[in-house]
Amino acid sequence: MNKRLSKSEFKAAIESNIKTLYRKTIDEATVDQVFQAVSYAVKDIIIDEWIATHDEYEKQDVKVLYYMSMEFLIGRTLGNNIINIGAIKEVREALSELGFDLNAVEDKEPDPALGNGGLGRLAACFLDSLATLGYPAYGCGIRYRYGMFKQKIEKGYQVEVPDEWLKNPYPFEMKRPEYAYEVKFGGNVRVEKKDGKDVFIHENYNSVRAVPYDLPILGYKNNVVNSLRIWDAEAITNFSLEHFDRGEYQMAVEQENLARTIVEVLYPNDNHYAGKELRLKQQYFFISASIQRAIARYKEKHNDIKKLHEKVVFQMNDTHPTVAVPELMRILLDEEGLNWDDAWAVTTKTCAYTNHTIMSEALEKWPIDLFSRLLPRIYQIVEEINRRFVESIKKAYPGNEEKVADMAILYNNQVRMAYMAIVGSFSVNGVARLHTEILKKQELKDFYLMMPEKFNNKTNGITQRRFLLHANELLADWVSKKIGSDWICNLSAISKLKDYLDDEKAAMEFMDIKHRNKVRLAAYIKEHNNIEVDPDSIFDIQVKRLHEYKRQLLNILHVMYLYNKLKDDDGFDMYPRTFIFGAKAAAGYRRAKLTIKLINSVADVINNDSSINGKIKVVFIEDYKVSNAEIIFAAADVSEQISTASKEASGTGNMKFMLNGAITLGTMDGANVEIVEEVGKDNAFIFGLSSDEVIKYEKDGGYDPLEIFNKDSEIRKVLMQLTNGYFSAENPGMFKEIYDSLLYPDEGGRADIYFILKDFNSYAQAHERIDKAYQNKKAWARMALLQTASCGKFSSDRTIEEYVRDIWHLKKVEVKMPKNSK
Ligand code: CGF
Repeated sequence: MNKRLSKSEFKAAIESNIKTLYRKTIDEATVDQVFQAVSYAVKDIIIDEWIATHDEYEKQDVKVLYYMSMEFLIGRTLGNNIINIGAIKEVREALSELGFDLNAVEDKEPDPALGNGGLGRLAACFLDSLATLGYPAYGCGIRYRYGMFKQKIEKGYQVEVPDEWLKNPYPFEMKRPEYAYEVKFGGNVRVEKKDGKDVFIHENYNSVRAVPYDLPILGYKNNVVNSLRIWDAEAITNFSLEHFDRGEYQMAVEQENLARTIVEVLYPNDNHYAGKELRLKQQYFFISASIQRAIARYKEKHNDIKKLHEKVVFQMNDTHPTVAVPELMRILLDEEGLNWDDAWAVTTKTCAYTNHTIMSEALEKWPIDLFSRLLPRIYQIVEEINRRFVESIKKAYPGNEEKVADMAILYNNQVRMAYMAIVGSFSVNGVARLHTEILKKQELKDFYLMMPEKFNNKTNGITQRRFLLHANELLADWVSKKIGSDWICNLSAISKLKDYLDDEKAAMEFMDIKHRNKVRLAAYIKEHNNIEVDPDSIFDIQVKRLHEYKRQLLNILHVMYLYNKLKDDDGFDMYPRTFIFGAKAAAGYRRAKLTIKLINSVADVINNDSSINGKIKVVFIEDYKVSNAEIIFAAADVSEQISTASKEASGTGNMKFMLNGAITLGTMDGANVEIVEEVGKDNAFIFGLSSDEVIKYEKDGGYDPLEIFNKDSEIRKVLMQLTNGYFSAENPGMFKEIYDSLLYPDEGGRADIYFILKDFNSYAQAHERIDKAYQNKKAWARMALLQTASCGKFSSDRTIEEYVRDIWHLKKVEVKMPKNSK
């Protein structure tokens, strides 16, 4: 362990940084300035470890993982970094003696939101685990100038506000101009013969300079510091009179524009691709730069490029980075001079692909004319990959043209990126057992049958260091007091809490912590929403991206149903419940945005109806993001994981809730299946169609929501309230679109495609079971404690160990710090 700074050394470092950065004394400094000063004090310690880690990697000539991802939703890092260098006590006390509160200082950090949701947060958890376990890895991504938009709610509607996370200098990043690379777009490819061989010359292109910025990724108290490398774009051509004179002014302007636009903004779509040219530019931009750098680094020590896979592995996080396959081929063929077979052998031993979704609208397919115009040389390579692959399909299935149509990479004027990834990788994995099974049996069945050895499952995980140790200090301390602190780096040790399941005192302490966290969330809600919520009510929470398949609509329709029962049925009573939502909708996703409006409209009516005695409250938390997520998970009693079975590949929010002692109300979908397996089905509230049933209805038909509407008066009443202005007096027709989607066939000929009405009653019954269960305080406490005690499997440390064992084959590295370092 690095020699730590004492409290007084931290104080001195903070004061001195305030002086050098701002020419001020600490008494004159603002909290923002103190945030910068503390960050630099912490960075100063990190730097030594960062250098030592990379020296060790060099010395041991380690194999390195490059985790390629368009998104890294790292969230704020100061708090985590302080924990990971083991200095939380010293920093907190130093700040307090200087008159500042650490939490307030942490709040000044912009939340680097370089991702949309699950996929980007998973990448961030993976980096945390890789460093903590001591595996050499780089995260490779994009330094978006604007990350995920900030969400404002105005009159119940979502309004998107740009997220200027780089408005002030970000203290933890480091520019590395020495590793800049040129990335080329457009133009044409000329073929020349040289020594009897074809040489491909790319000309008339536009290009940008990709310049990396490194962010330190700290392991937990182990001196390991890996890097998240995010690429910025700069113009290569500088304006000069010379260019102007030669008529290249236009070219110079174009390159300036290209550089500016390419990294401007993260596309705010989760599980849906927009098909925009700029998005493809972003993809090729960061992939080309990352691979160029990886190869240059490899060549510093090695001269046989054919052995690249022994020292390098590229993991492609979804289809977004899969242009890595032809880009690696390009470099091997055109720059390293390998022949096709050798280049292909290297590529298919170096690349691996993770699939995160079966939603067809999320699997990227690029129009060939766009792709070939933007990346002419890459396209030639894709054509050849496709030609050879089609040959092998024909060999495996002689005369079967349907198979060719189903599997070809180039088909119907499109480049099917997922198929290219599968063909070019040695490993294809899904992210939860059920998801991988669906891939093998349905979505990618043809590929599985042809290359079964590539397919494997890696159930997702989350880092307990952020989502318990940092997010829920009270519970983290309590757990460590009970069972020791092994769980921090070995979450399976948390099962020792099971010894306390029948210890009433322990269970009550556990619930007391939950209560205090509910009080903290209630205060947040009061401050941000000006709504009073009762911490003694059941906190029933659904926070995640807004998507129809995640069925926030089912949740709010059920709230309307309960409200109707309270109003109409004298015999009905319920335990007070606070329904909490948090969700961003993609800016162009109309139905999702309308659902947000519906939730807020229902909230307005219910929260202001004194006749129901506060039995129901509905809260929509604005701008759900990593930092407020931490407060939310810690305070949940019930975790809503209610996607239509088969649609949620894994989910990771479900695991964060579980870790913090919330009980799952969910369908048998994604990782819920494995959660239920861990806690036992009596300790979860499960409802709804199974994935097999959903898939069967989708294939064979046989579901008509109108039948349910006609038969069930309570459901009918709820649906009518969508069109009669009950919750939208100002515009009664406002929610008609939602009503129609539930009852009338869409362009695909199906109504209620997410089976909301079909699952409604079973969902309502699961809620009744919760209502009853919560009233037995002892039994509930036991069940809640059991969630935390059973979540060992869901650590991203476990997931990473599986990736390492089956796919990456990395070696653990120990980093020792010299005695006299800081
Ligand atoms: O990836 C997701 C998430 N929405 O980002 N997908 N994508 N694309 C899945 O839908 C989640 O189920 C999954 O947990 C996450 C990470 O694998």
